[in-house]
Amino acid sequence: MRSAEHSFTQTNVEPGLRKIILFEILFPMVLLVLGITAGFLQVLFRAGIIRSQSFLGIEYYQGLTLHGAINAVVFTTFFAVAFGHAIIRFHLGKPLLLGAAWTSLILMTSGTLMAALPMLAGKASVLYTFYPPLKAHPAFYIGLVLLVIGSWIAFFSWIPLYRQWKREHFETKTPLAVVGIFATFIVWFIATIPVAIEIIALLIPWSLGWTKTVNVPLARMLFWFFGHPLVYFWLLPAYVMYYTMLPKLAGGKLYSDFAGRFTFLWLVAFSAPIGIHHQYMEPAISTTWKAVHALFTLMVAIPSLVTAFTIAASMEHGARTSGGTGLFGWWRKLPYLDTERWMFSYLFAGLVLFIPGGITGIVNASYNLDSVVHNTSWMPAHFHQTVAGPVFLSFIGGSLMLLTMLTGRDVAFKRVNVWIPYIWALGIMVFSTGLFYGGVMGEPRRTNMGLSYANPASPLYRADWTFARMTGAIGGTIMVIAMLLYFGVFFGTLFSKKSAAPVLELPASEPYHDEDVAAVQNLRPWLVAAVLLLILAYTMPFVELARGKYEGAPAYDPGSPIAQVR
Ligand code: HAS
Repeated sequence: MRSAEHSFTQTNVEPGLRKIILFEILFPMVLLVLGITAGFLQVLFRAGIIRSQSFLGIEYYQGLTLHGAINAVVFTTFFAVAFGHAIIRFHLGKPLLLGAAWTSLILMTSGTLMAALPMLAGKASVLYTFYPPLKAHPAFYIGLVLLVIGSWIAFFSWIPLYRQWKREHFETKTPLAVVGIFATFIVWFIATIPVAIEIIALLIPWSLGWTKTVNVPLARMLFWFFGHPLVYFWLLPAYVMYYTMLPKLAGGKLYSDFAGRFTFLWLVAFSAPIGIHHQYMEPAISTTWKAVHALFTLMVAIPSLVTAFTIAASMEHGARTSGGTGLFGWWRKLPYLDTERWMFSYLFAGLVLFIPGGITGIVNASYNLDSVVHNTSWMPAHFHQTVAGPVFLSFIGGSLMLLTMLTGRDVAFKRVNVWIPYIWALGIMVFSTGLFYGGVMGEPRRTNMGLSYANPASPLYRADWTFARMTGAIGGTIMVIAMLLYFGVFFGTLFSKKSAAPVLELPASEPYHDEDVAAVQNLRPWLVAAVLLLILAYTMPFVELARGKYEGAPAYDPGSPIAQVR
C-alpha cells in the first residue's frame, strides 16, 4: 500500500461547514481572553503582589477554575473538533454531515455556557479536576457532560465518511492526518467514559443532594482514568500538525510515514492505562498497581521520543533541500522568521518547550522522584511546558491558520505574528524555571500564596522562595504580553479586509520513506490492545476502591492553605 497522493491542494468548503468551524474557533477564543486574564491573576496572587482572597471580584479558586477549565478543557475541545472537521473535509475530500456537525456545535456551546454560569457566579470553584470533596452546582457537571456528548457526535459523524472513502480507496493507505484525528478521538472517547461514570453516578446525585457523600478515592481514580488520556487528546492534534504540516513548512518531506502511524496508534493503546501515576501518593491504592501504571507510563513516552527524532530528521531534510549544509549548519536554513510560513514558528517553538516538558514528565513518572515534587509548583511548570507548549502554540497557530483560510483574509501584523511563539516560549521558560525551582524546595501548587507564604506579615512567610515567586511572575508577565500580541493579530485578521476566496489549503507533507508496514495499517489490533491494557490496569484498583470504606475528608476552608482537622 502507498500513501494517498494529495491531488487537491485547495478544497472549497461548504458555507455551512465554514460557519461551524469559524464559530468553533471564535467562541473559545473570546473565552480565552478571560482564561488568560485569570492566569495572570494567578501569577500575581502567587507572587504576593495581590495579597487578598479575591481581586476584581474574582476569588482565587474561582479564577483558577476559570483558567484551567477554559484554557485546558473548553478551548482544546472546541479546537480539536474544528480541526478534526477541517482535516476530514480536506484529506478525505468528502462533504461532512452538516446536521451532525451543527448538533455537535449546539451541544458543546450550550454545555460550555451552562458550566460557565456557576463558575462565574462562584458556585463551581472546584478547579479543572473537580475532585470531591469540592462540590459544584449541578449545572457545572451537566454542562461538562453536554460538552463531551457534543464532541462525540462530531467524531461519530466522521466514521461513515471514512468507511465510504475506504471502500472507494481500498488500495490506498488512510491519510496520515486522518489516522491522527481518529486516534485523537478514540483516545478522547476512551477517556470520557470513566469521567462520565464519575459525573453521572457520583457527582451529579451528590451535588443535587440525592446522596449524602461520595467515595472520594474512587471519584479521584475515575477522574485520572480520564485525566491522563486527556493530555494525549490535547497532544495528538498537535502531533497531526507536526507530522503532516511541519515537514512541508520546513521545505522538505516527512522522514518516515511509519513513525507517524506508529506514534498515533501506540498512543491509542497506552494513553489510558496510566492514570494512577497521578496518584502515587494516594494511600487507598496499593503499590502493585502504582508500579504497573509507572511501567506503562514509561511506554507512553516512547512515541514522543520517536517523534523527536522523526521531526528533527524531517526538518533536516527541509533545511538541506533549502541549501543547508554541515553537521549542524543546516539548522540555519529553517524558516524561523518567515512571515509567509509563519506556522513553522508556532510549531517549532512548541517543540523546543517540549524537550524540558517531556523530560520532567519522565521525572514525574518515577515514583521516588515524584514523591519530592508531587503537588508542588513543579507540576504547573511541567504542564505549562507541555500543554501550554506544543499543544497551546499549535492550537493558537492552527486557529489563526483556519481563520485566514476560511475567511479569505491575510494575517494581520505579520512581523509581530512570527515573533509571538518565541515570546511565549521565552515566557514559559522563565515562568517554569521559577516554578521548578520553587517546587523542589516544597512550594505548593494551587495555593493563594499572597495570603501566606508570600506575605511577610504571615507566620507562614517563606523568604527563601522569593526568587522562585518573582521568576514565575516575570515569566507569567512575558506570557501575557505574547497573548496580548496574539489577540491583536487574531482579531486584527478577523476585522481586516477580505483578500481572497475562502478555501481550505492545509500544508500536506509527502513522506520521504513511505514504508509499507502491515502492523500500522489496521486499527483493530491497537484497539484490542487498548482494551486489554485497560482491563489489566484498572480492574483490581477499581475493585479495591469500590469496596473500601473511607472517612469523609476534612472540611475545606478557602481562607487557609492548611487542611482543617475536624
Ligand atoms: Fe504529564 C502531570 C508524566 C507528557 C500534561 N502532566 C501532568 C499534569 C498535566 C500534564 C496537565 O508520571 C498535571 C495534572 C494535574 O493537574 O495534576 N507527562 C508525563 C510523561 C509524559 C507526559 C511521562 N504531560 C505530558 C503531556 C501533557 C502533560 C504531553 C500535556 C499535553 N505528567 C506525568 C506524571 C504526572 C504528570 C507522572 C503526575 C505527577 C504528579 O505527581 O501529580 C510523556 O508523554 C512525555 C514524553 C515526551 C518526551 C519529549 C519528546 C520531545 C519532543 C521535542 C523534540 C524537539 C525537537 C526540536 C525536534 C520524551 C518531541 C529540536 C530543537 C532544538 C533547538 C534542539
